[in-house]
Amino acid sequence: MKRSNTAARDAWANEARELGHRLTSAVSVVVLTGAGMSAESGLPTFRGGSGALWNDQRPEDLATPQAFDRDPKLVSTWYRERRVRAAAARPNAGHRALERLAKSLGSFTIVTQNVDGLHAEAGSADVVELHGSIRWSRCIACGDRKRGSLDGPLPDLCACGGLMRPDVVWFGEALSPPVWERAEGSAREASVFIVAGTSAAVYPAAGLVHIAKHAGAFVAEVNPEPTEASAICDLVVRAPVGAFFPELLAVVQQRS
Ligand code: BV8
Repeated sequence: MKRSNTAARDAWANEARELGHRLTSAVSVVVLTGAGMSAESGLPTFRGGSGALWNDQRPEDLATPQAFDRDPKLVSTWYRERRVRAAAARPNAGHRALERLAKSLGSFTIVTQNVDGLHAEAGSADVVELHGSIRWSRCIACGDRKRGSLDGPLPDLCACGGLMRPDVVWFGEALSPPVWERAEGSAREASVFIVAGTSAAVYPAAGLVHIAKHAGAFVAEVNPEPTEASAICDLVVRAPVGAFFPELLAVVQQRS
């Protein structure tokens, strides 16, 4: 049964107070974000809502080296459409609140599964982009990297003649070791770990929640829906990030 807006907001107010209190006394805070972080910026998520399919294909089937080898033009077209939408999207109130929370707290790390660049665009420094960035492309032949194209024929070609692919981590590809080590290390050190806007279905990223929990962190989830991580969370906030994170920021700013 959907609570009325005011009743829901009152519930969030209690949860914002509890989590805000923990943040102000936390030694280190980590926030793991997923596609739901950018939903209020108009970017479709992977598995929910109308955006879950593209050309009747599942993202998991398109975001693979095999799909690109099979049909580089189709995969390049999907990434071009997403890159154009990401370029036109603006950070939402959730992105902006996280950027300001980082300024109010000591050690604050954003680890994102997203490739849209919106955390950085909101001014967050030092974001750990686990799965790379759709804003960049690299040559499969010589490795040359350049900004991903927003127009022109596809697939993009490198000056060396090689095919350009999006500079993201596809399913079946390993994450960059230094990027993963940074993310894993911050999860181990976190005294508060917030998991927001992710179904926690993709590994090894979703494993960070378990790593933080087992290392003793207080784990909070911000998501309107239950996820595969909900059961191990100490606090579950059934709210959209665009509504909850500004309330959390207000609590922290009152206390600091
Ligand atoms: C690898 C880049 C090994 C591309 C992406 C166990 C261990 C290791 C691997 C595996 C494992 N089990 C399975 C695997 C394989 C696989 C995997 O996890 N598969 C899943 C489907 C089961 N993992 C891999 O292949 C990884 N590589 O393991 O390599 C290896 C080792 C050595 C050598 C060779 C290989 C690589 C995974 C990376 C894939 N790339 N992205 C691109 O973007 O195109 S992942 C992709 O999914 C996106 O990054 C996306 O962010 C991510 C996760 O999805 P979510 O972000 O959670 O999005 P989703 O739609 O699912 O959920 C959105 C949520 O938001 C929902 O819960 C919704 O309720 C919520 N929401 C909506 N609105 C809001 C909201 N929340 C708050 N506020 C709102 N307003």
